[in-house]
Amino acid sequence: MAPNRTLRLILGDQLNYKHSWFATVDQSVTYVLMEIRSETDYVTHHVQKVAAIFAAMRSFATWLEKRGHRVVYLTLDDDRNQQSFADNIQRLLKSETCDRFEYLCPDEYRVDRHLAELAKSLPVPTAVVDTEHFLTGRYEVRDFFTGKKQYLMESFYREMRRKHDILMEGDKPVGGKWNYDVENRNRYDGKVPVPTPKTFRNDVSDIVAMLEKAGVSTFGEIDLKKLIWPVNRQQAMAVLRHFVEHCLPYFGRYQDSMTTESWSLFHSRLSFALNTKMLSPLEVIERAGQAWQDNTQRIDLAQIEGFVRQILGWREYMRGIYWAAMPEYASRNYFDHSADLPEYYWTGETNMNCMRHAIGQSLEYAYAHHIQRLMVTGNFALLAGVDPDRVDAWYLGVYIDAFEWVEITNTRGMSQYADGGVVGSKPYVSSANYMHKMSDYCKSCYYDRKVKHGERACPFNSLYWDFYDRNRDKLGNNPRIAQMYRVWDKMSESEQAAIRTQASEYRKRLNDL
Ligand code: FAD
Ligand code: DLZ
Ligand code: SF4
Repeated sequence: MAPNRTLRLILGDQLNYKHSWFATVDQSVTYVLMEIRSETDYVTHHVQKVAAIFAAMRSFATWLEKRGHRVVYLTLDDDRNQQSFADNIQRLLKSETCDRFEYLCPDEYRVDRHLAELAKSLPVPTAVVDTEHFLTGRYEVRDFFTGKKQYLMESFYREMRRKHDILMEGDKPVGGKWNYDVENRNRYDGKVPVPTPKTFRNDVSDIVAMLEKAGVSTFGEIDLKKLIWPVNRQQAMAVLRHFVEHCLPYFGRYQDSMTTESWSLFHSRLSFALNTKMLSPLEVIERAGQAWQDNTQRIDLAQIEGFVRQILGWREYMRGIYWAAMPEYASRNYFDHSADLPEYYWTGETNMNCMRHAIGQSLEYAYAHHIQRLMVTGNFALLAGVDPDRVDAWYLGVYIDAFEWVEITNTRGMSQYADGGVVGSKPYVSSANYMHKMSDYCKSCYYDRKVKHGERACPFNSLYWDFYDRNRDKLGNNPRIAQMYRVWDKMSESEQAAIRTQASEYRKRLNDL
């Protein structure tokens, strides 16, 4: 008699407590989660990222077991663990006497290919099932833009608002405007106290000891008994409640600010819970939307719209770009950049205060908020001409929320413009002017933000002008940058020469800045 049993794989970022798979308990189904070297080793991860993923996977497996599901959980040091999805699945199909294999649709191209190949090679029927997480299908962005000249987040976002009836009054946006971005550009002035971030004291000492014993290479800091990130549904919900109560009223207003006084300001810090699917984007949007409706005095439209745009707009859009453009997206290098990533990305030891702060907190918390990623570390890597492969590897390793579908589109696309303008219509570069406008970094910096060349000249200044100058053939016709070229062209030849010399000198000794 055939055993009639199914093996179902759940990946480390597929911890969807609300998935229909788990609604009924079926003893003919075995769920498997596995901690494996192929996943710990494809890039060097921040130790908090690996610890949080493993802790979240373990909590999820325990939750499944408590509900009566049959679960196999392979820890990294389990003797039976073959350390790859394919090898473990092949073995488990036999040991669990299963005659069917099912898996949830992976979000990463590499894993998707790996599992598709595996499924093809197995002697049993297989099925791939939706993760029931995203608001759009894998290819919805691609299909939406088919036949159109350019990808444009804003038009996709408006379509999402209509389709999901979010912040709409009939077919019009609530308040009459689609986008309140211009109201999201305030410097943090200290007037509103920053809420203390909601953190946890998860003990991950066993996990980290296991990683060390196994020789898994990681970097970054960790407090073994106090991992601050949510590792189960209950904790994830607590972060969501905290955000809605304390941060949402100021979210949009200070979204683009940076300050040495806080590492997360009014940001939600929900990306890890979202990307591992412990929370769904729709429930996050609904919770925030409900809070806004309940108290429009306290939470104005610009705040809620700014937040919804990130999740309903940017997050879904980036995923769509990923599936439209992979795998060739991963090798794009529009500017042919080839420099090494400076050493201080791994240590934070630099005289540039903005970089020291953004990198320092990334190493301490495995987190930096969007504008730090884009306008400090990303901006600098682009101005310095760093190879996008190295930039990607750093971002994919360092952040708690880094999974390739959302990391590479943000890094290679939005931040490095290595895709030549698929995600963004111009490179996100800036000199010290922007940094000073949006942060308190410059006032206590070794470098002088007002100086372009000479002693203690802020490196961002000369590198910024030099970037435009040396990439004129690629950017000169972009109408969004025309004004900057006019400013450059008005500078005297001697000023231009001094800037070029300064930039070239800084690029030669990038590691010493
Ligand atoms: P909030 O500011 O509170 O925003 C709310 C939510 O909106 C986030 O949790 C996230 O789910 C979503 N969101 C906001 N901006 C974006 C965006 N640009 N793309 C996709 N979703 C967005 N985000 C990741 O989740 N993983 C990454 O690996 C990642 N790498 C990045 C690399 C670079 C160079 C840049 C510029 C951005 C990157 N982002 C990434 C986007 C963004 O910086 C993070 O989503 C955000 O900082 C997470 O913190 P938060 O939850 O406090 O976000
Ligand atoms: C990032 C990560 C790590 C470090 N470890 C595991 C693991 O051991 N097992 C697992 O199933 N998933 C892990 N992940 C997540 C995957 O590498 C991968 O990034 C996502 O599944 C792709 O969407
Ligand atoms: Fe950064 Fe330059 Fe400002 Fe220093 S002066 S914090 S290096 S932008």
